[in-house]
Amino acid sequence: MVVLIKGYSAAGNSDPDTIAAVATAVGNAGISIIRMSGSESFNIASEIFRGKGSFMEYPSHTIRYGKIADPDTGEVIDEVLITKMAAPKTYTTEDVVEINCHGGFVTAKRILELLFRMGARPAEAGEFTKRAFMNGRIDLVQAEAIADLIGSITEKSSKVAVTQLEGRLSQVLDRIRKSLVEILAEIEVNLDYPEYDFEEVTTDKCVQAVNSIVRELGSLIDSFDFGKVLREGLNVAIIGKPNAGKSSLLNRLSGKNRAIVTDIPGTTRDVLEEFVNIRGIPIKLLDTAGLRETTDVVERIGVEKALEVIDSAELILFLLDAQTGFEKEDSDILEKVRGYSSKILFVVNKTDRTDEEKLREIRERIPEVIEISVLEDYGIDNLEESILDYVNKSGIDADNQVIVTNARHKKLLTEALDSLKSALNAAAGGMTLDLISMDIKNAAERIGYITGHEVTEEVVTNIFERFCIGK
Ligand SMILES: Nc1nc2c(ncn2[C@@H]2O[C@H](COP(=O)(O)OP(=O)(O)OP(=O)(O)O)[C@@H](O)[C@H]2O)c(=O)[nH]1
Ligand SMILES: [Mg+2]
Repeated sequence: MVVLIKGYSAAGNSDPDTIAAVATAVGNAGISIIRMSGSESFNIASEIFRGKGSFMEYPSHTIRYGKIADPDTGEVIDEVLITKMAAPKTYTTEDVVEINCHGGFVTAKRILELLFRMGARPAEAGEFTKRAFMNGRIDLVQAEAIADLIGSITEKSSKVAVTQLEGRLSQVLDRIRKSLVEILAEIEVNLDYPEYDFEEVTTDKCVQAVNSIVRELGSLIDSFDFGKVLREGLNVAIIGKPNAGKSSLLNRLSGKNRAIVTDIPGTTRDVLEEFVNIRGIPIKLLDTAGLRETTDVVERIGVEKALEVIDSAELILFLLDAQTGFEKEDSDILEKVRGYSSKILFVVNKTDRTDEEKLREIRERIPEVIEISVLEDYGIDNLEESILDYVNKSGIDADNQVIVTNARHKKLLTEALDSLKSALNAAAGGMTLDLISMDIKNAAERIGYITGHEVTEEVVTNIFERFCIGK
C-alpha cells in the first residue's frame, strides 16, 4: 500500500524534535563538526555558547567565534566556531546550528552530550537528509545520491552522484511522469464525454506518446549495467596457469608491490584482492593461484579457491604465456571456464620473450587475444581500454548522460516499462481506453515511487538507515 508521508513539517513548525550528531569522522583530526537541526536548535545553542553579543541576535548564515560552556557549572569545554542557519534555506530546511570544535575523541563527544542534556536527541543514521526529503527540499533520488557521493570510490562515480544530486535524473523522471499524467487526463476527458466518440483518435495519440516514453525508459534501463559498475565497482579475476604473470599484472595495474612474484610456478596460493581505479572505473582485482593439477595440499586449496573466484567474478582476465605458447594446462583451463565465455577477456603476457610461431599458435586457438608484456610495460593501455569497453558496451558518456546507478530505480523503471508495454498490447488488441489507462496509471505510479513522489514508510526507512550518522 502507498502511504504519503511527506511534508509533515513543510512549514518547519510541526517538527517533532531537535536532533544532533557529530558529522565528521571520529578520530585524530584538526576539527570535528557537530550538527544540530530542529526548532529548539537556536535556544539550545544560545544557552551553551559564549561569544560576543547574543547568539539569538546573530544574523542567519553567519559564523562566530566563542566558547562552549556547561551552563550549570560554567566549565568551558572548547573554543569553537559556531554557524547559525535559520530555516528554510538550510540542509534540512529547519533551523540548523553547526559547531566546529577541536578534533579528537573527547571534545565533540562532550559537546554532543551537553546538547542532549539541553534537550536535543541523538540523530539516527541519515536523519538530517531524511528531514530534507520529508520537508520537500530534495527528492528520494537526490537523497540517495548524497549517500552515493559519500560512498563513491572514484572521481567518475562521484561525478555521476553529483549529477543526480543536482537533480538531472529527477528532472527526466518528473517529465516522464507528467507526460503519463497528461495522457491519463486525455483518456479521462474521452471517458467523461463518450458522446463525442473520439476514442480512436485518443488511442492513436496515446499510443504515440507511450511509444516515445517506452524508448526513453528503455535507454535509461540500459544505462544501468554501466551505472551499477560506477557505483559499486566490478570484481575482476586474473586467472591462468602458474607463472603466466598474474601477480605481476596485479602489481602493474595497482601500481603497488602487492603480490609476491617469483619464477617458481605455484607462488600464489591465496586469493589476493586489490582495489584499483582503471580509467575511473572502480575495480576489485583478484589475483589467484595458477590453475594446474597438483599434489601439494596448500596449492590445491589455492586452486579450489581460484575456481570459486571464476564463478563469482564479473570479469575474468584469462592470462596466457607467450614464452611457453599454448600448452595442455591452458586447454584444461579453457575447458573449466567454458560456461563463462561471455565474461572472459583473453590476454597473452610475456610477448617480449616469444617467437612468431608460438604467438601464431595462441592466436589460432584464441582469435581475440590482447597482447601484453608486463615486464616491458607493453599493451597495458590496450588492456585497460578493453576492460573499459567491456563495462561500457554501449559507449555511454558518463560525464554528460543521465545514468541509472541504483538497483531500486532500475527495478521500478522496468516495472513501469512492462506496464506501458502491456498498455500498448491492450491498445493493439482493441481494448477499451479505461483498460489501457489502468496500465498507464500503474506506470506513472512506479515512476513516482522512484523520486519519492509517492512512497511507503518502509522504503524511506530502508533507504535512510544505510546512511551514516550525522548526514
Ligand atoms: N619476460 C617476462 N617475464 C615476465 C613478465 N611478466 C611476468 N614475468 C615473470 O614471470 C615470472 C612469474 O610471474 P608471476 O607474476 O609470479 O606469475 P603468476 O602467474 O602469478 O604465477 P603463480 O602465482 O605461480 O601462478 C616472474 O619471474 C616474473 O618476473 C613479462 O611480461 N615478461
Ligand atoms: Mg602469482
